[in-house]
Amino acid sequence: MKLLIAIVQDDDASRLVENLMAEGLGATKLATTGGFLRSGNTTLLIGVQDESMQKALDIIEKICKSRKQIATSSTNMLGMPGSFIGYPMEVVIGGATVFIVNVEQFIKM
Ligand code: 2BA
Repeated sequence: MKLLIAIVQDDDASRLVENLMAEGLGATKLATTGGFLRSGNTTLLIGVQDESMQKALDIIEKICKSRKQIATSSTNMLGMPGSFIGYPMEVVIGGATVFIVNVEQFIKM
């Protein structure tokens, strides 16, 4: 069994859960925050049998679209504390960042 930890954009999360459920795959949705943009994203925990892993990855790939977003970065123009200046930069946020973890045991009580 595998645990897929999929970090996706909020806009794709509900449709992704619906599609996973429709294929009989279980998922838990967590509200998370990206470390770089410091804005909300969604992390899904998806436990799958090994033979269903590719099906889950295909659904994630089909639903999750990469998008461009303008982020504000800051640089220290004068090299002194307190002299940071914000400037806009474009970042491409991936469709999904997926970690695939081997599950040692799966127990429901
Ligand atoms: P964030 O950390 O908010 O990053 C959002 C997007 O900003 C990233 O998209 C990437 O395009 C850009 N970015 C991140 N760090 C950057 C940097 N130091 N300089 C310039 N641009 C940078 P993705 O790579 O698709 O990541 C989307 C989200 O997936 C991330 O949101 C984070 O929540 C998660 N993630 C990505 N890599 C991860 C990792 N190695 N471990 C844990 N979470 C990760």
